[in-house]
Amino acid sequence: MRFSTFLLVLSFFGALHTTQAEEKKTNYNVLFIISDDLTATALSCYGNKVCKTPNIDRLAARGTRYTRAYCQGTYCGPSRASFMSGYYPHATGVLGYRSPRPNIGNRVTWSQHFKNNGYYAARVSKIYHMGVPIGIEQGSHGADDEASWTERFNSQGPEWRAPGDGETLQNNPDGKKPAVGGNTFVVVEADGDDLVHSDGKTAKKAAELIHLHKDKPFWLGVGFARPHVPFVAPRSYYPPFKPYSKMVLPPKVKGDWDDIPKAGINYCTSLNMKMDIRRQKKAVGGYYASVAYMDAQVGKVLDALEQAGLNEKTIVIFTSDHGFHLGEHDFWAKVSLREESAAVPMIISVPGKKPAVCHSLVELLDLFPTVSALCGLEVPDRLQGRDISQTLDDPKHEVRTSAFSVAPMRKGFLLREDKWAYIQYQEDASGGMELFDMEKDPKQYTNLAKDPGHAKKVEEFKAKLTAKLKEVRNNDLKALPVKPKPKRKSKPKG
Ligand SMILES: [Ca+2]
Repeated sequence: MRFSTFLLVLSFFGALHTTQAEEKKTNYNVLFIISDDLTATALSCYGNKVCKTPNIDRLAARGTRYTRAYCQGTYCGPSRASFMSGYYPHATGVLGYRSPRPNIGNRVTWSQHFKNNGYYAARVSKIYHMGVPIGIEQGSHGADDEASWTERFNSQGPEWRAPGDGETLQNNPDGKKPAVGGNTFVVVEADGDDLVHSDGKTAKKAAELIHLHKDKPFWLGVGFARPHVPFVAPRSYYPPFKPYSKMVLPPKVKGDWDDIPKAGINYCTSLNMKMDIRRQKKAVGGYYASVAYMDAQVGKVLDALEQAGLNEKTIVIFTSDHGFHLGEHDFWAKVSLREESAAVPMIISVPGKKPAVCHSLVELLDLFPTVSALCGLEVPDRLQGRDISQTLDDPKHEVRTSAFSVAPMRKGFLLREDKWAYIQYQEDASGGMELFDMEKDPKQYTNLAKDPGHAKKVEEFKAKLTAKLKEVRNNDLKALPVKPKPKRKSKPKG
């Protein structure tokens, strides 16, 4: 070989090497960790002083923590179907507990998009809707979408049947009921270790999969069931929250419900759950113990990633499907469109990006396009979320002026803007309205919707909401029948 030819060959391989290196740079793994029914207010990185979450905090310390991230549906079914399919609930019509597949035809879901681009795509436990506790007790797939995965794994657990000290807090004023199943406030201080329960098994399986697939790109969804009810955790997680009497409840404001429409009073309240102060405090303590247990499992997954040497090759996301009330306004659980229920914790960690806190309004729906863009994959035009990847370089960057969330069970809609939170019940507002000034009244005690001084603002929001729904329904799914009515007046299942 002549020397010049040698150089040519050398430069050719050099170029090839660069291309491969560039490819590798964008070919990140995706580790998507989602907790169930987790309110941001329970995490120490979001300011909670009682419930310590050192593992989620350490992810926040190296990633971007979003302070104003919102779910698109305030309970499992619509929220999960939305961020996995890339459409708002009123675009697909998935307002209940179903897989989005019949409504999206052959369009790819978030993980399926990665699967079709050569990724190993797997889920461990709950990513789409899965009934908790029943689906976890059975180890069943729930409202899953098989096409989204290369492989899928469920993590069976005893839930409320776990041996230990259990108490039913809800609708049990005389204390005669033992720990019961269903979507009920139950606290179980459980015997045994982390692996007795579903989330311990989920972390173990996730760690195995990370090691097994460390040499090829993966999209791994890790879904934890806690702190969804029942609040079940090993005994070792309870001491910081005992005696339960030391838990501090949110302030009880006299006449708090007087200025809101009936639909605005959440389906779970201290009153209709028959929970006295002792039970309310124990509910908070039990929830926190479940959060602490879930946080420890997050730690195991993050450790596995680090041990596999994948920290620099992996985008890690931590979030929840929606928030949860812990006694604010004497509300409990989800469905409500108030901040504690509609906002979610959201942390995105991308190799090479500086840690940051971002106050821009973002939606769970933004994850699919954003992570696709970050991994160098095509971002399908039809997706209704926005690519927020620029916020990872500039946390002041804003991609939207409002976040949109719905509570179909209440025919409720939320438009959250920088300064305002506007909530409306029924599309024609016949179920009433709420307007909160989030600067002067961040805890949402004063509904301004009927205040004459805010009449213009309310009219503006009504028009904005009509326009938003029109925009949401104007999509490539084409005239799909919207099925807003849950078959029965059921309580949320997950
Ligand atoms: Ca949930």
